[in-house]
Amino acid sequence: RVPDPQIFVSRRLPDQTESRMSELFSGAQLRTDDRALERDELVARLQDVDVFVPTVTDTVDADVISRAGPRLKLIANFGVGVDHIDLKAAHDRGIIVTNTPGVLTEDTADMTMALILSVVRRMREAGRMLRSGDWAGWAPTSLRGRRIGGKALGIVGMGRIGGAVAARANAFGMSVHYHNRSRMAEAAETALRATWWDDLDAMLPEVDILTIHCPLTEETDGLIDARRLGLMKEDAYLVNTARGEIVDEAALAAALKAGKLAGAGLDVFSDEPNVPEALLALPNVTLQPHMGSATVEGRRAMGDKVVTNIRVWSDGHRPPDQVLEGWAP
Ligand code: 8YV
Repeated sequence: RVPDPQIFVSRRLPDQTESRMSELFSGAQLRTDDRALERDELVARLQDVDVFVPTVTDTVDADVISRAGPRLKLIANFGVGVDHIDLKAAHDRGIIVTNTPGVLTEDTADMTMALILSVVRRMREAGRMLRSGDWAGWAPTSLRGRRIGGKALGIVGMGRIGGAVAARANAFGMSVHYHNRSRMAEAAETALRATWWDDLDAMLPEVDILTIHCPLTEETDGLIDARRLGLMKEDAYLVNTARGEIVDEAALAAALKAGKLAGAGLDVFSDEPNVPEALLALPNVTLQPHMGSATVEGRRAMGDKVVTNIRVWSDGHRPPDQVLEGWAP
């Protein structure tokens, strides 16, 4: 048991979460500004704490973990993806890592559908035309996108979020294909009318829209590279709400520019908040600033999960959302 843990929270969290933390834990150290901390600043703040609450903007690699103070025993991440945390380095030091699964599934799936609709129906291009004063009025041939219904959706990573996207795709009349390390249980696959592809390369030429929902790991870093983009249909679209590094952004921009792909919808980038110029310059790309889970409800529920994980751990029990190595969302 750690009755009154010292807790460092690296970013401003929703008001309700911060209030609950301060009520429950007198040792909660909350930020007053919301600037992402540099490595050395972070290490300095981790010298005398039991618990660290990072977000995706903190690099919690082996160096940071080895330089943290000896008291650090729990990293309670605000977010489901833990690719910014070196799990092995944490575990080797006996530090438990937790995350916030389940509560941002629906919001991220909604954002995925929004990106699909936006890019396939050319909403960004059209909105821009209207605002620039170039809209000359309705015309039978103008701004035709593609019909969503009847298209084949390819899902890379069929976890919670992939499944929620599949359910939405069913409602839109799309067929669902997925590539995952393991096949879903037959009942779940039947319910989602989903087809499993053991071989990603074999699935790619078959889909009209590809959407990414796997975690960023050594195996998935650069998974959608120039070669795999080249396997896709020329009139296909790519959507990414997972992690930028999974897609080779330069290869994607080149494929879009060369007309080897019809469009892309991206919510995540490999070097956030920097977005490659080559992508910014393209008309057939919808870009969003990493906001898949950005709802009032979702962020509040993520905060609740962080608080629960800390509370259960400080009471001497195993926290409900402990992340083990080999984790998948
Ligand atoms: C969060 C996310 O905004 O949970 C994740 O993995 O990418 C987003 O929902 C972010 O991670 C907060 O740390």
